[in-house]
Amino acid sequence: MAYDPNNIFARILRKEIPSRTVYEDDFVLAFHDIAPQAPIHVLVIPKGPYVSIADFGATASPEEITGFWRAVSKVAEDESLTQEGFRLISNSGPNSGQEVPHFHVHLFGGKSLGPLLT
Ligand code: DGP
Repeated sequence: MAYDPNNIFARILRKEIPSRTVYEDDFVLAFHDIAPQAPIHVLVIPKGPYVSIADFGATASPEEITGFWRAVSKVAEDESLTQEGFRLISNSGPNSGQEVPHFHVHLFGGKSLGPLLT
């Protein structure tokens, strides 16, 4: 699937659409999900044009991959989630129900999350 430069997260990266930023650096933007499914529900997205985690893992540079996962850990730490715990989910492709075709990780926390849903 080709990357759509006008997907909603690309527009958030370009600041064409506002978002509640949690963290930003050279590699990522992290912001609150518009429809939170947990007390803390943050989306972490790379700044590069990757459709999904499959695309990101296969084609991003080592620096981008390292920068991305370090930022995910930093957001979890900054949101005080590392003691109580948190969950990461990344939908990839049609069977997952991925809605926005720009790679993103959902970070959930702030309550006991229960068993993982399939
Ligand atoms: P997914 O199904 O994994 O592609 O999840 C996409 C998420 O993006 C979903 O939880 C809702 C969120 N979302 C969609 N549009 C916007 C938006 O304009 N702003 C923010 N902050 N989140 C959005």
